[in-house]
Amino acid sequence: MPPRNIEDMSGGGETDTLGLDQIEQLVNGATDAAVTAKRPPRQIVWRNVVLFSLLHAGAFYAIFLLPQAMYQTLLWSMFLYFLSAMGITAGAHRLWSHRSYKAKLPLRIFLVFCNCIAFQNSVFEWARDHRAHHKFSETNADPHNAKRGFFFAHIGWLLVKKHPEVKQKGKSVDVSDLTNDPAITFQHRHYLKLVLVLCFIIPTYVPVYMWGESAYIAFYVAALLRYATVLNATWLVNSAAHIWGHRPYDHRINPAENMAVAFCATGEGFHNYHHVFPHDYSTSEFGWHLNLTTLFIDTMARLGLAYDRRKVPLDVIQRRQQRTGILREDKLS
Ligand code: ST9
Ligand code: ZN
Ligand code: ZN
Repeated sequence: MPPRNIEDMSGGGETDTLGLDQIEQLVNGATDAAVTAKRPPRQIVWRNVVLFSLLHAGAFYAIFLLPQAMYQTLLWSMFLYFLSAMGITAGAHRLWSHRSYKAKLPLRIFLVFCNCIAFQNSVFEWARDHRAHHKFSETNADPHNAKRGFFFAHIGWLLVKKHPEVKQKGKSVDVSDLTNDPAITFQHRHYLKLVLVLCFIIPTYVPVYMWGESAYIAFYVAALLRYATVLNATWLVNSAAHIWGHRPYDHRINPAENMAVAFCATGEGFHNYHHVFPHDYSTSEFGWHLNLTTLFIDTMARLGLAYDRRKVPLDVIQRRQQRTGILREDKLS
C-alpha cells in the first residue's frame, strides 16, 4: 500500500449542516468541525450483540477462576496472547494492511496461523476495513469512525450493519495484492473451521492434555478470557488512541500517542505517528520502546524471514513535527 498523504489520513469527508450529529459529537467529547451531516442508520445485528455479550460475560467469570488455574495455564494464556497479537500487529496490520515490510512464505503462513488464534475476521476483511479506516479516517466511510464516539469505535461498529458509505467508498480501495496472496485466500476460504480449531479447541486442549488442567478452567481462561482481552486491546487502538493522548506529529487529527494502549497492543498505540506515517514498519518513531511487534519483526529479519522494512528518516519526521506537530497536547484539538 503506497504511503498516504495527510489529506487522505485526516479524512476530509463530507461536511454539511449540523444537528443531532453535532450534539452527539459534543456529548462524546469530539469537537472537530468536519462532522458528517447525515445521521448514520443504525441497524443492530442482534446475533453479534448476543455473542459478544456471552463472550464478555464468560471472560468476566474467568477472572474469578484465575486463582484456581495452574501456573502453566496462565503462561500458556500469555503465550497465546502474544501469538494472537503478532497475528494482528505483525500480520494483518503492518504486513498485509500497510505492506510496511515483506515476509517470506514460512513467515506469512506462521502469521496467518497466529491470526486465526486472534479471530478478528479473515486477514482479507481486516485489511480491507483497515485500509478504508486510513483512507477515509473519521468519516462515514471509516468502518469504526471515532467521531461516532468511544463505544462505536471500540465495539459498537461490530454490532450494527456498516454505514453504506463504507461499502460504496470501500470499493475504491485496492485489495488485489490480498486476493493474489495464497496464504490470505486459503485463510479466507476456510476461516470458520480454522478459528474454531485455533482460537478455541487447541487453546483448551493443550492445558488438559499437557499438564492436566481441568477442561472447564482451560476453556474459560485460555480461550474466552485470552480472546476477549486481545480483542479489547485491539479495539482500544480504535477508541482510546483516537481520543486521548498527545499529538506531536500532527495536531490537526484525532489519532494520538497513547502509551497505555501501546503497552496493551504490543506497540500499536503510537497512533498519531501511525496515521501520519502509515508505511513505517515500526508504527512509531522509537524502535523497540513499548513495541514488542517491532522486536518480533526485527528478529524475523535477523532470521532472514522478513525484509525490506520501511522506516521514515529522522529528518522527515522532524520537518513534519515542525510543520504540523505540537509537542504536548492532552485534549482533543
Ligand atoms: C474484530 C475486528 O474484532 C477488529 C479490527 C480492529 C482494527 C483495529 C485497527 C487498529 C490498528 C491496529 C492495531 C492492532 C492492535 C492489536 C493488539 C493485539 C493485542 N470495503 O462486513 P459486511 C462490502 S472482528 C469495501 O458483512 P454488514 C462487501 O461487498 C471480531 N466493501 O457488512 C461485503 O461483502 P464481502 C470477530 C466492503 O452486512 C459486504 O459489504 N468478528 C467493505 O454491514 C458485506 O460486508 C465478528 O464479530 C469495505 N471496507 O455487516 C464479525 N466492508 O465481504 C463482525 C464491507 O462478501 N462483523 N464491504 O465482500 C460482522 O458481523 C459484520 O461485518 C457487521 C457488518 C455486522 C459488523
Ligand atoms: Zn486509527
Ligand atoms: Zn494502520
